Amino acid sequence: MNAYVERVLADLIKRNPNEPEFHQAATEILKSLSIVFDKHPEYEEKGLLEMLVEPERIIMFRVPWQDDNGKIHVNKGYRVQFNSAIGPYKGGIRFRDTVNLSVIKFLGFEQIFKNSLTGLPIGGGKGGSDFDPKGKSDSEVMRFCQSFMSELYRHIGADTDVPAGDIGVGGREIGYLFGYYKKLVNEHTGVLTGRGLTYGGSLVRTQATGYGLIYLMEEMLKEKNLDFAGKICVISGSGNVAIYAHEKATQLGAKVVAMSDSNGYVYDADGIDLDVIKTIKEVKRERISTYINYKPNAKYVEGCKGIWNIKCDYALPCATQNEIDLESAKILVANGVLAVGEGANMPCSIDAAEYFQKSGVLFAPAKAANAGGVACSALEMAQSSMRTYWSFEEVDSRLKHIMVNIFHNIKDAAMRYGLDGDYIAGANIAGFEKVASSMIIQGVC
Ligand code: NDP
Ligand code: 2IT
Repeated sequence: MNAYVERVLADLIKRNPNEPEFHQAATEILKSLSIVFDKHPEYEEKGLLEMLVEPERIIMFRVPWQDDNGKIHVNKGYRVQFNSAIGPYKGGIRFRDTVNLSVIKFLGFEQIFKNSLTGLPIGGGKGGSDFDPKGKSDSEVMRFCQSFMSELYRHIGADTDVPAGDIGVGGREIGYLFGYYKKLVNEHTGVLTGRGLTYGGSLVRTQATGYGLIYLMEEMLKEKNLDFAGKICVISGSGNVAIYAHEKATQLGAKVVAMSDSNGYVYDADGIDLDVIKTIKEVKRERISTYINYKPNAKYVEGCKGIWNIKCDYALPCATQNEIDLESAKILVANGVLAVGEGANMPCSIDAAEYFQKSGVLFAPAKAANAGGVACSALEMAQSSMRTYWSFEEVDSRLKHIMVNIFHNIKDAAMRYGLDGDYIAGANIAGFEKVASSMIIQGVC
């Protein structure tokens, strides 16, 4: 590894102890940037990497709220405003019991490069709380969101920082967050994306991450004369990203035979019925285990990891970080997987991702593959600023164009450095280049 990169990475690990997810994300990115730093010794003189790995601002706050029985709970709230070199901070909010500073920093760091890859003017940020909406009533979720926003509102704004959804934050939560922001600030602006279609949201934002993943994979598959027609897919998760990845892959002729939630997975040899999944997850907010009540021929298995033992052509991890480890990667490869598309953020461990690439599996890394969500968020911001709405077809075609461009940019970046077909390196390098030149132009700040 380049000596400067190695030193900054060692320093980062020492100065940010107990942040394994942040260390993992930083290691993965910095390792592939090593080759860029070999070519650009001036970056070291400018202190570029030291600035890049330190968030511009971290906001941590108390989120007290009362449940329906009057009991008081206190959660932790976070917003990491990582890098604003190319635009206002932009990135989702995650509500999940496992959220901590390390998780938010890893997500915020990745977001910088992902947002750069979209080609749109958005910086990197991420936020969240260790609150889990699962099992809470709508009123409890509303009170929590209002308490969360009663602190966050002073740090965000349509030209400052624009949060959106992520795990545990969907249309319901964005609605409550937006309503309270508007009450506190007395402004109806594009301060959050993923808003409902009646109050400033964009068509296609709901579908964008899942559709975008399939659009990018489609372009990648062409490299090997492959497509989705007749292919067997396994998709982990059954949330926003997973559902719309299923929808688009199926439209293109694939069959999705398994999906999961954090309790277990369902296997349906006839193809997972997406209407049933939408009813369970989007309408009833129930567990995926209930799928077999609708489809008695399907099988439910407790635990998530086993989903990767199912033979498939394309594996699409769309749930959470580190859901595919080396062991699962080896099983997928032994079962003949042809391509992996990361719908979730960092769903493959570093060694799993390396193993896929070494084994000749086409690998679409998260920063590129799931950038459709935030890209569509930027399109929502554009529509808000223009006080207009675009049609579904207009937004969808812009999204597709962006995803196809991202693929060619990451492919070209890899080729420029003699790493043909290494889309992990390509995504990190292409994402980094624009941020780096913007930071240098803007000086030490
Ligand atoms: P949702 O909350 O809509 O769905 C998450 C899904 O993943 C649920 O099925 C959930 O199960 C499952 N899941 C969550 N945590 C775990 C876990 N620890 N182990 C196993 N399963 C788990 O979230 P999204 O679909 O929005 O997000 C999924 C992934 O995609 C995340 O990594 C997110 O960061 C990433 N992403 C999301 C974007 C977006 O626009 N929403 C954009 C880009 C990336 P359960 O119901 O049991 O909680
Ligand atoms: O990880 C992500 O890119 C998201 N959760 C979407 C962020 C956004 O601002 O739309």
